[in-house]
Amino acid sequence: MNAPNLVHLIGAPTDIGAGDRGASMGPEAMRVAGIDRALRGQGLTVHDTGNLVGPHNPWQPPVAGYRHLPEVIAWNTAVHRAVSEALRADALPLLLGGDHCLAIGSLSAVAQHCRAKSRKLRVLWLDAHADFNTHTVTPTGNIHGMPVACLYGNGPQALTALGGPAPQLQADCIRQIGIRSVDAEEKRLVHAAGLEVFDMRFIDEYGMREAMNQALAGLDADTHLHVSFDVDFLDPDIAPGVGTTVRGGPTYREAQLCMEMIADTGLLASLDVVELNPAFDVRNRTAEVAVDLIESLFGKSTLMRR
Ligand code: HAR
Ligand code: MN
Ligand code: MN
Ligand code: MN
Repeated sequence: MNAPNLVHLIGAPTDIGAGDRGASMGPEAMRVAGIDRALRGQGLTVHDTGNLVGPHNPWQPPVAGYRHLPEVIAWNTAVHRAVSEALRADALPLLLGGDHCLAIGSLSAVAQHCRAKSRKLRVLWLDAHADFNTHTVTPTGNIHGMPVACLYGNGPQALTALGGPAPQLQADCIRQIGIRSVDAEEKRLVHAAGLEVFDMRFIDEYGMREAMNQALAGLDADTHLHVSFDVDFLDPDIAPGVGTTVRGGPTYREAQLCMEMIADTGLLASLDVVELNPAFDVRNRTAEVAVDLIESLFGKSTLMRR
């Protein structure tokens, strides 16, 4: 099964799950940085479906461990629907977030699609954070710190069952890459669930090449490859435009290699680009870096020898 040639851009302009305002401006910043032109340059047909609509951010404190749960449910329901529609149209859904809570909607749609088509699913979670908090252990109540837990069935039913009965993901389908900020209780949960994590220590010791070789091991022609790209994965030196910078992330070259090795599989079938926050950016530089990396993710290569 080849990767689709048609891309649906799906804007989700919200910061409903984040601890800072501003990720709601992410979709437009990606458009201004030329995401459409970059994808066309890689031979893809691009359909910009525009922006989804959802509730505004009421900026409230947590209630029973969750901030803005009703609004998060509304946004994820809209994302779930749009991503499902793209997959039904044999397009590759490219979710332009928005904060990372939206991965609950996109990945629940992807997982549902894979179950229906009996396809294997591999998820690459590129992030500084594990996003595996629950309402009992979260230090903030921000749901962008919880999407992986929700997809594994640990969260409010309205979110865990978005794509059918929970869990949406099987424990062995995710690979987390670039992780360097995990809360103490969250770390215990990650270990207990047995998530496969290639943290920055691993990348320091073995290199991005080995991390990606291992993260991509075991794929076959029938695997649906989903990339959830939290822009805070990148080192803040190259990507200041996120709400939660964590120093010591992948360099530009390491990130390029990561993207290029994913492209080489030819299996990329859905993508989230989340947490881009233009309010923290400098002259849209982070959006431009993200577009540059996405070009590589879709096959642009600077290799002289092929
Ligand atoms: N772990 C922290 C929390 O739960 C910070 C989570 C930040 N998450 C993102 N997405 N920015 O990865 O609040
Ligand atoms: Mn994240
Ligand atoms: Mn993050
Ligand atoms: Mn490139």
